[in-house]
Amino acid sequence: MDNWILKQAETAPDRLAVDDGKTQLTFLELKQQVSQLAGQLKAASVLDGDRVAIMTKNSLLGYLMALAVLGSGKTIVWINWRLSDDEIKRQLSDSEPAACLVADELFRESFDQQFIPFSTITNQTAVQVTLVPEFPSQTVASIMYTSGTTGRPKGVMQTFGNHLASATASTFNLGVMPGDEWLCAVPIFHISGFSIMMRGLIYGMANRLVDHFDAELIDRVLKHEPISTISVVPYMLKQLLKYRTADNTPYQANFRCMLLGGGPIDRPTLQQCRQRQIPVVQSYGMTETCSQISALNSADADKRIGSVGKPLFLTQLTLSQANQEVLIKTPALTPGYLNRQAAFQRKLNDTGWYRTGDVGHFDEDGFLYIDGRLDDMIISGGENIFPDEVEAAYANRPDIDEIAVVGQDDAKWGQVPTAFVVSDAPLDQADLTAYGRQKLAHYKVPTRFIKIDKLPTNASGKVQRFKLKQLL
Ligand code: S0N
Ligand code: AMP
Ligand code: MG
Ligand code: MG
Repeated sequence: MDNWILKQAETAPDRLAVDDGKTQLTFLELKQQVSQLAGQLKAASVLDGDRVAIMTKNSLLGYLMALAVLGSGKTIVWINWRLSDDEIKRQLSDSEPAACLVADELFRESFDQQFIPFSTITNQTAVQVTLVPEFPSQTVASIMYTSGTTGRPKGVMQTFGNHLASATASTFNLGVMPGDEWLCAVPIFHISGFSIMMRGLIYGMANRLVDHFDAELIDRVLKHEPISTISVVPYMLKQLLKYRTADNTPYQANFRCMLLGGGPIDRPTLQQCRQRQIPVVQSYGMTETCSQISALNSADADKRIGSVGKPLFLTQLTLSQANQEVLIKTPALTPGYLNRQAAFQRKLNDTGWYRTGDVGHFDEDGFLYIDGRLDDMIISGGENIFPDEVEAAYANRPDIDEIAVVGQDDAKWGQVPTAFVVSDAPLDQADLTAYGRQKLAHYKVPTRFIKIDKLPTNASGKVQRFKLKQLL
């Protein structure tokens, strides 16, 4: 395939490509800025290896950096800026990027010379470069880490072909029209956000970037700017609902889709959205499938409240007979985890279907509902938390004999992690919290530590987390 940045600059040079609320760039200007940055990346010797890591909020510069890396023929390793130093180090030692580019505001004192602030790049005198002519479909464009039950991070590889398949399937469902603008407030280091960037390049559609989630600002943008679509996780939807009362300014007429995904949502919230005329399209997807693979058309939403719709074009979806696990085949499926092909093979069943770890059911008309997880993964505000990684962070504390982490329902975040601890000593909640915040992203730190005499185990000695959940 040809380089999508060059293609849009050629076919839609004057069309709006990106707008951060202050600066607007057309596709031609985008190509020029990306080329300039690519020359600066080269001057800074950042393009020597195969990969470049990026740690940024949804800023215009972060967006351009990402495209400069892709345009230079390198793979982006996306770093979640909420992670701890240890967590970041583990991802970088697995992916071995030439450098990790960091937005200046996110730069930490603890960072070594592998981390390069954006300003160091933009201060370089650019050398002359030409962007790569092709985005080959088998080439890995991006890598995003997820944890998994062993606690060891796994880098999900997403090829240009995966991104194209995903963007194509999305638009066969949602459509794309002249003047469409997709608001991107979900992080570009997640596929929820990065897929918006990719759709923009593929459709020739504008991205309206919002640096980080700010409900009041986004409400204002939806009321006053010609946004057609926004992607949100349940937490964001609930925050936005607070500003959307029946009697106030409606969203702009172009607005047709609030694409909801990333975690389960309660029915009352969906019902409120219907009442307040928010056109929610509930979807289901994951990092491994390059975003949504199933979505509920807004025309069906009234009757199928709570459903994630039908599988999108190109996606086959079935349920395992044994345990109702959602199984998938799609050209948007990752070719695997970086350096961990065996771990990926284990997620394919004997007939080649990808096992999602989610449990679901279809109604009589073929609409899919997601009912839960087979493992103990916790989703807080759209961020995944694997109990094993939280437990491992506390393993070396002398005052903790045993620890088990489970998800507790939470009105704001969906779920939050809670720890059960076996200990002879009294538990110092503040100290345990501070300790966790050194080692883990803050959202992974248990909000409560509950003392327990003994952890429930099965015959083989494995902790039965479901029994602990019943104690909450
Ligand atoms: C929900 C977000 C925005 C919350 O962040 P916010 O409000 O900016 O918080 P801060 O001001 O930074 O911090 C305030 C305190 O809150 C803590 N905190 C932050 N985030 C969380 C969290 N998730 N859980 C618990 N606590 C949190 C901070 O730590 C801080 O406290 P202190 O000061 O003590 O540190 C933010 O979390 C966010 O952006 N979440 C969304 C992440 C996301 O996008 N997830 C989706 C991942 N899945 C996928 O991408 C696949 C599905 C998909 O592709 C998709 C998803 C949605 C829509 C469309 C699609 C699609 O298919 O296209
Ligand atoms: P991630 O790869 O981090 O984006 O996480 C993907 C996971 O989020 C899926 O495997 C599901 O467990 C969960 N998820 C995504 N969308 C939904 C949804 N609409 N309802 C319930 N769970 C969801
Ligand atoms: Mg905030
Ligand atoms: Mg994840």
